[in-house]
Amino acid sequence: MSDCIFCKIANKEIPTQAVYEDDMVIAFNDLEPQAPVHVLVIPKKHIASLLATTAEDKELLAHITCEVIPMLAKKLNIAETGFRTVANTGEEGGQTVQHLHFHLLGGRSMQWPPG
Ligand code: DGP
Repeated sequence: MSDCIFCKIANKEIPTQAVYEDDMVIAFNDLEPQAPVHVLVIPKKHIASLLATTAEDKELLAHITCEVIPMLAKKLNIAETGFRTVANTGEEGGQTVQHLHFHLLGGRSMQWPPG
C-alpha cells in the first residue's frame, strides 16, 4: 500500500532502527512510547487489521505471537516481570494506523481495565 506508513517502514522507504527483522516481520520502537519498553511488531505484508486476516495468514500470526513476541520479551528483559501485548482494532478499539501491528509493552506495572 503506497500511502501506508508501516508499509514504508517495512520497505525501508522510511529509515527505522529495527529491534528485530526477518522475512515476515519487522519490529521497531513506537514513536510515542507508553512504557519503558514499547515495541511494535508488524507483518511486512500489508494487512489492515486483525479483522482483515485470513486462513492464509495463520503461519504469519503464529510466528508473531508464538515466536517473535516471546523472543523479543526475553531479549528486552521484560519476560520475567511480565508484559502486555495489544492489537488495537478499529476506531473504538483505538487503532490509528491501518496496518496490523502488535504493541509489546513492558518495564512498568500495567493497569486493568485499560483506558
Ligand atoms: P494504534 O493506535 O494501535 O494504531 O498504534 C499506532 C502506534 O504507531 C502509535 O503508538 C504510534 C505509532 N506510530 C505511528 N506512526 C509511527 C511512525 O512513523 N514510526 C513509529 N516508530 N511509530 C509510529
